[in-house]
Amino acid sequence: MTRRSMLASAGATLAGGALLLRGNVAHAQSAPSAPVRRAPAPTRRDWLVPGMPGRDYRPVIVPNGTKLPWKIVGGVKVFHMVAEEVEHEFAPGIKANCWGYNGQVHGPTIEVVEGDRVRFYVTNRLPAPTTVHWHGLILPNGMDGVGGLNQKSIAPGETYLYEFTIRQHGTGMYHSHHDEMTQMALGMVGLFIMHPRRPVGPRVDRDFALLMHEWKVEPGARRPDPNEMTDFNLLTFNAKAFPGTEPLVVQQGERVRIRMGNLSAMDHHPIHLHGYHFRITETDAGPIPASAQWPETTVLVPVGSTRSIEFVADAPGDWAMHCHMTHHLMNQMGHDLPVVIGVNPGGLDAKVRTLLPGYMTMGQTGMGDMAEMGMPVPKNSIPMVGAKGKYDYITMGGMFTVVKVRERLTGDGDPGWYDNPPGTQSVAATSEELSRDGIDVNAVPRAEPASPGGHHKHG
Ligand SMILES: [Cu+2]
Repeated sequence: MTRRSMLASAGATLAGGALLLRGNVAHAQSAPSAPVRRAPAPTRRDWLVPGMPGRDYRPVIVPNGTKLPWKIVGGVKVFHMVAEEVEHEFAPGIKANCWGYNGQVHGPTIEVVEGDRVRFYVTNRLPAPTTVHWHGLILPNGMDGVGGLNQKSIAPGETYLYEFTIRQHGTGMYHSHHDEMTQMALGMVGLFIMHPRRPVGPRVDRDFALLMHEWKVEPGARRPDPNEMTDFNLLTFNAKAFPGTEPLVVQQGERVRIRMGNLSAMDHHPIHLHGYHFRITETDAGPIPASAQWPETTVLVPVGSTRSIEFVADAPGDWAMHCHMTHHLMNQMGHDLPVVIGVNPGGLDAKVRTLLPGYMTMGQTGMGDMAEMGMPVPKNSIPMVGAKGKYDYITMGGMFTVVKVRERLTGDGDPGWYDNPPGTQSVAATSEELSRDGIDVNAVPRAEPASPGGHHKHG
C-alpha cells in the first residue's frame, strides 16, 4: 500500500469529522434551525505533524506577492482568509478597486506540506456571497467550495470553515467559485503551493511562483470590468504589468523552478524564457516523470492549469521572460487603434491643429516610440508599452518580466542591469567591419531560392 492510498482510505473517514466541525460553526452563525448532520467521529488521524519551513521545505519566492500566515492549533495549520475590497496598483500610475483576500490582489500565496492538516476560516466582508474553491486539490467533496453544489455560499458577514488533509504535492490554486466571472475578474484568485514531505527530484535552489491574469480597466476607470470577454488591457504576472513586475533574481549555477498558474478569464498564455532550454516538470496534477519531461523554450499554460519548469541557470545575464502572444505584451490602449503605419500625414496635422491645437499624427512607424516620447495618458492609466531599460526603451508591457542571473549576488534584491562582457554584445557596425566583410549597406538586398523549383529573383 502506498502512502497516498493509505492517506486516501483513511481520509474517507476523516471527511465526516471535517463536516462535523463545519456544521457546528455554520450552525452557530447562520442557520440555527437547520439540522446538523452528525457524522461518525474519526477513528484515527490521517495527517502528519505540521511541515515546517527550513526543516521540511524551502519556501517559494512569489515576486510582487505575499503569503498567508498560519498558526498551529492541536497539530493543525490554521489560516484565516478575509474576502474584501482591495485597492490594487497594477503598475506605477494605475490603481483599481478590486476584490481580493487579506488586503491583497491576488490573494496571499498559501504554502503547505503534503500530509499537513489544514483549516481555513473564510470571512466574507464583500457585499456579495462568495466561496473558496481549492483548485487541483484532492479533498472531500463537501470541501471543494463550489457554491450551491458543495456548500451554501458564504453570505456577507459570515465565516465558514474548510478543513482537509493535504494528500499530494505540487502547484495548485484557489479562487472564488460563486459568480466566478465577476469575482475572479475582480481578483479573487491565489496560488496554493504544496511541498513534498520528502524531497523529490534534484534539489531546487530557487523556487518561484507566478500566477497569470488578465483585466480590463478602462483608462480613467477605477473598477476592472468583469463583463469584458476579449479586449483585456492589463495582462499580469502576480497582478503586476511590466514595468510593475519584480525580476526573478538567480545566482549562476543554481537550479531554478518557476511555477506558473493561469486564472485568466479567456486566454491561455505561452510563456517564453530567453537564453535557456528548460524542462516542463509538473502539471497541476503532479510531477511528470523525468523520462517524459519535454525540453522546451515556451510553455503553454492553459486557463485553469499550472505548469512548472526547471533549468540550471548556467548563463548570466538579463533574460526576458514573457507571454509570446504579442498583444499580451501591451498595456492599455495598445488595441483597437487605426493602422497608420506608413502613412504620410502631409498637411493633415496643420489642418487638424486649427481644430485641435497641438495635434500630431502618431504611430506611422508602429507603437514603439509612443511611450518613450512621453505621449500624455489619461488619469489613472499607463503608457501602452514599457519602461526605460539600460540601453534604450523596452517596448513591451503587460506579461513581461526579467530573469536576472548573476555570477555573484550580494543580496536578494534587484541587482540592477547586467553588464555584458566586452565583445559579447550587439552594437552598431563600424565602417572597418563593413569593408572587412564586403558589406555594402546601399546594395540591393538579396535572397536565394530555397526549393528546387524556386525561381525567386531579387537582385
Ligand atoms: Cu498571454
